[in-house]
Amino acid sequence: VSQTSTAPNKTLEHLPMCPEKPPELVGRFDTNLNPVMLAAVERKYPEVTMGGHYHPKDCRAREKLAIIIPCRKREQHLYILLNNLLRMLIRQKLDFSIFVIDQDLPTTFNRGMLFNVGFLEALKRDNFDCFILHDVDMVPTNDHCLYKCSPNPRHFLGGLSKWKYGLPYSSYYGGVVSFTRWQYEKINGGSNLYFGWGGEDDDLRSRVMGKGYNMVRYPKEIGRYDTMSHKRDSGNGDNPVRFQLLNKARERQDQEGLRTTKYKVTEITETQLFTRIKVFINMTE
Ligand code: BGN
Repeated sequence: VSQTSTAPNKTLEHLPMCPEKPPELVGRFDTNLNPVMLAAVERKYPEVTMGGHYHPKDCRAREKLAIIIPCRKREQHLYILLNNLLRMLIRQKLDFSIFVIDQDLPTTFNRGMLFNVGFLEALKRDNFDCFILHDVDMVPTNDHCLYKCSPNPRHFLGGLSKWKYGLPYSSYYGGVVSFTRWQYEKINGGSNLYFGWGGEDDDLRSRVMGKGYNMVRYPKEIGRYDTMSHKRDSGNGDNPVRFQLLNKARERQDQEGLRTTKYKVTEITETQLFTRIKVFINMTE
């Protein structure tokens, strides 16, 4: 495992702090959801270096950001996301690293647990301040949607293309969320118990509220996302026990979550645009 240095980069010390809203930002931009080859995306972003790291060269970024993308058999969506997302992150003058957390087949998808794994594995590699937990198929369309942390955990989506740029219900918490290291530890991360589709995002919101945070979200125009349409993945059927789990979310919060996440890393690969961590999750533990 290659370790990224946590020592401050000497050559950056004399640089001014990056602006919170760089003048280069353009607001709304067009997305390209067409299939793309990874090699083409790599060529497009030569400034991103092995393992998926980038930092601005003309200013000091305000925080060290880890973007955690759970992924299970969605390679094409991952490349489309990167093709669109990286340009925006570079424009926002962020110091970021991209981690793809890939769940070994054939176990049922566990999005909450993969977030916990991403958080723990990222911290083994660098001293990240901010974590953005990101669905593989959600593409931002407005660069004023700043990929940074704030005093409260943030839900980024104000609207999604498949819901006519609205949300399905006002407490929806899926898609893209940010946590500082401290915030994610305080809520004890996501629940590890949701295998299959549905509910884990509602549980995450319940944990956020359970620790006294406010619901913070970008406005509709800024948190405007496009999504790739797809059929429900095999191995990610509706979780039949999600209602029962969600009913007890608050009571479980301190017993189960980040601090009880058990997994086995089976493979680590570094490509230019991301570090991929493959994990085996034992469904019966
Ligand atoms: C909700 C799901 C969310 C999902 C949204 C949008 C549940 C829990 C039921 C108590 N929640 O219904 O997980 O993100 O739809 O598709 O299923």
